[in-house]
Amino acid sequence: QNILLIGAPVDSGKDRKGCIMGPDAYRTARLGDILTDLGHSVTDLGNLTPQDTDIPDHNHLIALPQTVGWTRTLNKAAFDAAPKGLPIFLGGDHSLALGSVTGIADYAASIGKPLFVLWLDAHSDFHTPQSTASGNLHGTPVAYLSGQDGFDDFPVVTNPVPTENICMIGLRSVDPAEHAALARTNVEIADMRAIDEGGIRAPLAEFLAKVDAADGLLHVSLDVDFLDPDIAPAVGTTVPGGATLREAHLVMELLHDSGRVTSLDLVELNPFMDERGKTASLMVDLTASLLGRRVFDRPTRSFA
Ligand code: DIR
Ligand code: MN
Ligand code: MN
Ligand code: MN
Repeated sequence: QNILLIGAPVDSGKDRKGCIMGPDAYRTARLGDILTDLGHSVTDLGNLTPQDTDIPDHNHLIALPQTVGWTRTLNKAAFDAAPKGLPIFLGGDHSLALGSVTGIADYAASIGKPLFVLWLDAHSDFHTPQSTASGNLHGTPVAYLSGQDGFDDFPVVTNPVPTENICMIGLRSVDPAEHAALARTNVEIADMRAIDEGGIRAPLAEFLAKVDAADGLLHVSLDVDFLDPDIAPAVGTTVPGGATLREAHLVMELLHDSGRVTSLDLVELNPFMDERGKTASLMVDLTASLLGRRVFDRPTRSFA
């Protein structure tokens, strides 16, 4: 498979700085070599820079002009990269998905296929610029990419992803305004309670069957805080009780088996908070599982 590494050192989506170092942390953790060793053809396109905008600063929204500039840059980069292979957006905070997913959606529309989005995150990121209490725009991409109102300073979303094509797994921190807005949509949600009760496989398998039936493209957006902070401490918004190492690898292995994943975001890594590269290496290992690394091929007969 052709894999395109696209550095997106977006650090404007929230107050706490450090995600600017994310792309180089993934490179230092040898993401490119590891994917090459799995048999892929890997091209590192280097780091993008945000377009300039003439949008003024906003009194409540943090770094609005910068994030709009990044959205324009990433929308185009995603649209251009998608026909060439599987783009991996090396974040950068989650506001990068404002551009990556909408660009992929434009590409999907251009070839007449539906786009599905898997959101692996502790948070639902379903705020609008009006509803966000923190002013952190990394909490808004799912509302934007699904075509919700209120993003007047941002590029018009020409191909919104239908909410029934979106699945969120790992949720454990949803603000009241997001909860109310999500309740009016068909977004599929497996929060941590659902995972505790029924396991992480079932909701994912159900979603993947839907993608398959529709012959869709699948974009995966992996937020570091999907993972439990004990195994992934290098993120500004840790929430206890996240996915375990085994749950996370199982998700990645099932995604690989599906053969459906066409683009990926790796977001919210803050290397400044990492413990000797532990979180960066874990994100690289998960990406390897998503792209074919396995311990053994499954036996044709399994243990009963
Ligand atoms: C919170 C935190 N919902 C906010 N959001 C995110 O600031 O809007 N943290 N995405 O990662
Ligand atoms: Mn305001
Ligand atoms: Mn997020
Ligand atoms: Mn999050």
